Amino acid sequence: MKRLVSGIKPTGELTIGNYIGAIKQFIEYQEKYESYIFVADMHALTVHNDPKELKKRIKDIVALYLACGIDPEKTTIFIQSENMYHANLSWILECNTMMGEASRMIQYKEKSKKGDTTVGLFTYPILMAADILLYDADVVPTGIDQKQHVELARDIAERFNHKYGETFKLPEPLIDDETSKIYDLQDPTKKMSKSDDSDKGCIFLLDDVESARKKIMSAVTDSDNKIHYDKENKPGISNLLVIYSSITSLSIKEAEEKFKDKNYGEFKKAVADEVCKFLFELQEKYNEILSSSEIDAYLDKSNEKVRKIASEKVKDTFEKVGLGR
Ligand code: LTN
Repeated sequence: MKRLVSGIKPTGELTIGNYIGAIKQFIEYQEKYESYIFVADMHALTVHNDPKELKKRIKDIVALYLACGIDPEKTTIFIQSENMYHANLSWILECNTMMGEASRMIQYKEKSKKGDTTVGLFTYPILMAADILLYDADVVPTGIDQKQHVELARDIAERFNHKYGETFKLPEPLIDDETSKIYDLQDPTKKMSKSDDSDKGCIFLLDDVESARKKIMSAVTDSDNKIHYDKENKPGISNLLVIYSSITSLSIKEAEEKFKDKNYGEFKKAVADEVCKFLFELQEKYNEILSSSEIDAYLDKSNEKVRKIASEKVKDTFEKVGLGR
């Protein structure tokens, strides 16, 4: 079975957009790939985070992923900082990455424009390369914004292999399906984002059900009062159709057919009903998982498993470059 590795940065609360755009895909991938998903808590430090909030979010994410249907038997979920080999390998890779290629990273260029840049923000993609190369990942599912970073990981691996002999597998990016991207309910031309300032357009997985209902009922639409998918001209309605079809597992066509004689009010109510039902059931599972001791036992077991893989890779790498006795 091919191996999949992906990380989620614990900044901001998870939204229904994360569920539809990413988590749902992981649930499909786990049938096909030996999957490793980690909470990239070390990556979160590249921007300021309140330590207490960060710690809470880390476990929240694990509980939410499990509650969403990630199967702990098929997917190994772990916490990056609990496996120190990520940082170990990252250093070796830093010493095999050229300033020029790291400086070309678009995300760094964009983020550093705002000033106050730490060295960590600059070397972030190299830590990400370590995350991937440690596990001999075949595929790395991620948003289009991370494609360049996966390609950098590949370049670093290729250079290292050439210089020191075959050590790392070359990973392939698996780019998120754009058709399942969810947009802001108040501004449906903008991605629904977990780190946005206003949360009126954003449904969090831990939103209370009634406020989620309100957000959907006040979603921005258009005045045409016809329900069909047209992303260009009807971004608000199209977004609601994607949400509805993803949650109910109907196709867009089936959803369009179902609402062809309905008005926007009726349609929004139906979307809200489905979303609320989904959130309610999800939160029930989430609370159950968080309050049981099983989550810690599971994370301990995952940690042991990934440490074993990672320690072998780091040992091999140290050996190849000539470190130690
Ligand atoms: N940079 C990614 C998170 C991330 C990641 C990874 C994704 C960190 N390490 C390794 C895939 C593989 C992000 O910002 N979404």
